[in-house]
Amino acid sequence: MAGPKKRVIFDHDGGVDDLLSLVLLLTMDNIDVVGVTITPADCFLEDATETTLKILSLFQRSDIPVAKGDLYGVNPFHYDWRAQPKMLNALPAILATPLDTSPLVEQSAKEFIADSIAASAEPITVLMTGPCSNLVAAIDSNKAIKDNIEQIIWMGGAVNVVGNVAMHNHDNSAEWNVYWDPFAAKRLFELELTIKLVALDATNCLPIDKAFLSLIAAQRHFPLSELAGQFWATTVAAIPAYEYTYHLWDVMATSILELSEDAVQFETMELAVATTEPSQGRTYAAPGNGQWVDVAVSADRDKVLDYVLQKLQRSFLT
Ligand code: AGV
Ligand code: CA
Repeated sequence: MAGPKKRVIFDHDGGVDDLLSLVLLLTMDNIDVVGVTITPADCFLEDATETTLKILSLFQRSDIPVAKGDLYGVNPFHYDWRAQPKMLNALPAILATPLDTSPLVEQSAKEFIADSIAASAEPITVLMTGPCSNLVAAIDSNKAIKDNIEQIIWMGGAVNVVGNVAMHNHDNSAEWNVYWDPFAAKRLFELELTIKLVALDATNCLPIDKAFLSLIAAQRHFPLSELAGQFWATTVAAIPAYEYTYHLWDVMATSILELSEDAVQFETMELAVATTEPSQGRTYAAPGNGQWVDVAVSADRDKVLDYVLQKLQRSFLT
């Protein structure tokens, strides 16, 4: 028998797979999406807001509140990555969907998160697929909400693998979501919450390559597969180096809400976050001197792939 629905706040940062994570989240029958908040990190805020609102419209879920973030990290994303959602908004399925701004709330993302967690009768799960600045600011504004957070699922970090930040002042040891605001990440780990960190260690096994896209294309008669195939196709023109190759990052993190326990392997580790050059944003093992975090260290590629393909065998409305 189905239990009560899990209440989830989804904070994303407008990348291609953040928006596909929203699509995936809206297919989950056992999840109650309390609200969607946007971090202006791997996107421009207005573009990502538009895509978010239109995806909610396509699912006829404009009852879900949307709050825009107003915090900016110290290490901005490349502008050509931030512009990617412009392409999503130009795709026929999105372009032809009328913009319904009724979900937008007055509060900023951090205020919305703080108020919603404080007001919830049930503990809330926070899913984050961008930097963690909004959540950390929300908790810092009202410490009491900590007790009403069931768990945090965060796509972020690179623990025993190289990172994906390639910058002049960096040694390639960090993952971008942590690097954007390493101070918030350090703070998040110090709050002693239950954190599932979906790190590059696990997501590296699923690059968004031709083979992956072909599997989606083969089932394109399902509207969600058609949309996902087109969204991911916008990511392949990047320079073919590791740190430019898209992977199943945010979508894997979102899947954790539904996937069977044997699909992604977690290990409890004591971690710390570096905040100084050249390793800003590095998440490293710090035995005896860190915070306990559940890190996704590996994934069963076929199980995750089967799950994603099966979830995309759907139309927007069932
Ligand atoms: O580091 C992965 C995170 C995920 O949340 N993001 C993209 C995903 O939404 C940053 C990122 C790393 N490499 C990228 C990224 C790339 N080549 N293009 C765009 N974003
Ligand atoms: Ca993201």
